[in-house]
Amino acid sequence: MVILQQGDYVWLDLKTGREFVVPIGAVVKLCDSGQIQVLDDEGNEHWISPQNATNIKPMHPTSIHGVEDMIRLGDLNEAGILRNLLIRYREHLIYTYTGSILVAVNPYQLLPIYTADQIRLYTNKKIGEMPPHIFAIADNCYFNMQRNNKDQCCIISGESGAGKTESTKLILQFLAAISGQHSWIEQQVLEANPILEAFGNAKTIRNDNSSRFGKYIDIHFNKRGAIEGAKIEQYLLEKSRVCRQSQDERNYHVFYCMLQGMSPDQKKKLGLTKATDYTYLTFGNCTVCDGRNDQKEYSNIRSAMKVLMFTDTEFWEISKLLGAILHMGNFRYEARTYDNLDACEVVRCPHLNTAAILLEVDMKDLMNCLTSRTLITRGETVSTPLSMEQALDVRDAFVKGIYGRLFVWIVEKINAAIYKPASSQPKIVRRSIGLLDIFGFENFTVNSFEQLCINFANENLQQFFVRHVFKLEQEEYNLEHINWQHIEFTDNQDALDMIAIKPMNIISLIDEESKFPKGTDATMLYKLNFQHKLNTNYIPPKNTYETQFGIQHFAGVVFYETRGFLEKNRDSLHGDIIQLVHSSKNKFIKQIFQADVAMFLCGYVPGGTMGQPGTPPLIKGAETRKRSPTLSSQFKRSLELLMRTLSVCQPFFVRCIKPNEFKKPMLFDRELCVRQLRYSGMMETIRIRRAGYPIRYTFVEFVDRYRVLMPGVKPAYKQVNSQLSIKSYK
Ligand code: AOV
Ligand code: MG
Repeated sequence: MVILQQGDYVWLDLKTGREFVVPIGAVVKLCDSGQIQVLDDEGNEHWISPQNATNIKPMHPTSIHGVEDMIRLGDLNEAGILRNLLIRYREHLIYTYTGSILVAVNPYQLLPIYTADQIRLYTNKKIGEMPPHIFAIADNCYFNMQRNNKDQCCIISGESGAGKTESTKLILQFLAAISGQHSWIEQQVLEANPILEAFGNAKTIRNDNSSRFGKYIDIHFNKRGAIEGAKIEQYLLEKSRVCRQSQDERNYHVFYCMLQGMSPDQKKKLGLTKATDYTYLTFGNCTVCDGRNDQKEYSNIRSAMKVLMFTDTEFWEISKLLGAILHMGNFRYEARTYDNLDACEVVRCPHLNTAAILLEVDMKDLMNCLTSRTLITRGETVSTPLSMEQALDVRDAFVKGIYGRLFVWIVEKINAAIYKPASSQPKIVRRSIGLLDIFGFENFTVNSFEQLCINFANENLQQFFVRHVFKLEQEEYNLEHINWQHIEFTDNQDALDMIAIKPMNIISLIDEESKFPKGTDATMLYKLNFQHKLNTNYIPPKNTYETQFGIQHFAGVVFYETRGFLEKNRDSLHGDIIQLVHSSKNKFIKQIFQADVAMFLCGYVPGGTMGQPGTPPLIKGAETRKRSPTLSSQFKRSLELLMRTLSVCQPFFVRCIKPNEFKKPMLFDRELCVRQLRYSGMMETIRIRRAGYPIRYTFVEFVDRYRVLMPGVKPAYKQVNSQLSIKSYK
């Protein structure tokens, strides 16, 4: 056994047997007659008797005070990584490298490390020249783009609340600062964020400013390296939030901001009062969010919209729709029986009136299309009443339809201001840096279709990381016959195959069932079980009464409640609603529904459905008509495109870690962190980055770059008769 002395650092293995508990660092306080007293990193004292001496091991010197780059850690194990992050975190050093990968631990407090001075300090530096920082990643991205004349991307991952969106904003801020013109376009690119967050972020139990959509911002630079535009791609906004929120969660920020920030006069015009008066804003019993000032945010949103060229009229039109949504949420229904059929009526009240005025539709038409449905059978048009439950679903679907299309319109409007298509300036070389900030991995008590999509996106990103960091790298070493000891890693490809790649995958089964007239959530679950029950990544329901299935994701098991899956995936609006919009005098709502109206008039079945399960087809011969794509198929396609875009860029990775579940500063939950480090593959990443070769040149590039060091060596293009173009270096 090693002889220990007072003041020595050791690893103490408490042998709890718990999954995410690893040895903790400790310092020896006393060595007394064979017994040793140690004080661990969390301030707890332990006496270690000689029989338990194997529980302690000496600590490598690099672990005592920590290292900036984890590939230098002597204790290459989870305990070593964890302690390194912990002791740095306590000193407000939230950033740590693993080679060129940045690990960022959310500080949950404003640190004075993002000033203009800091930006200057990090400009034009190599990674490692300065302490680890998100700015260093941004600077490298920029430098690489210019030197290698290659598009770059930053992939920011981590679970909900880990700090992805904040990191994205910091990178953007840095790029705007160093590209250096303080131009109008730069300001526009920066101001897109407050608008997107107002309409697409909300308070959840995991994060007070949780992104409920994914985004990829591609920032375009001209030849001199100045920002000349950007393009924002958005992914799958969580629409269900507009109508329902879980306990302690809120609807989208913009609603609360509007009610706090609008002038009394404007509110009166929209017939609006205060947040607590609206059903759609109060499902979570939470209308305020600590640390957010909705009133101030409102004026920020307004000014950002001005910068992005939203006219006052457009702004007002948006407000009208938001107002209409809130009024619709307050509709009351009364049940009726009609020819022995369950039916209902919307109770006449000021909300109904105002909603009709704001939507500029006839109030009776509005009432009718929310309580009945037109069916065409054998050439005859029949109006069938909806039950109360169906009517509420139709109303909610309409509201979600409005909000979802509004969001898409807003992103398009922003792009219209900031995006200058490259083709308009064919001769001008342009390079770009893409920043990917999606919704983080989620696992709530109850998870639904939205969580499946969110976690599916995260599986994709993880696979991108795995491919890039482990697979491609090792393949390349093998190809080049480099003496290389294979490094094992956890590959999530199997899970991804089961979710979306292999035949009969989960997404395709859900999709198929969504298009099947008689498909229900139960028949869908049955098919999923039938197909996947033997897959190790699938967890079937325990009995036939259970309505949930589980998936073993890279970041843990998540159970999905299947009730409502098909409806969410179909994302359908029935024809009467589209017709109502078509009849509206409100040009704006017609505009955002333009594509739907056009498709409807051409005979598409909206949302890929043919009515409620068990009901006859909506329109005669509907089976033969084309359907608009389902949500999951659209999402899958846009993810595929995204992955293709990323694969042609040089990627940088930022791994955000959430230190505690309480959104609190200076609180480091070791188990929570180990879990994140483990599933993100940090351990293996350190191993491969330590053993690997970070710098790669082709022979031509190498000669070009270093021939000046050896007088007499000719430029590569003269030696190698190749068509390789010689790149210009900064
Ligand atoms: P996320 O984007 O990863 O979650 P955010 O970037 O919204 O997480 O971060 C959550 C909160 O953590 C922020 O609102 C800040 O209060 C705090 N925070 C994060 N990074 C920093 C930082 N560098 N400095 C100070 N505070 C920070 V989600 O969108 O929910 O997946 O879906
Ligand atoms: Mg976010």
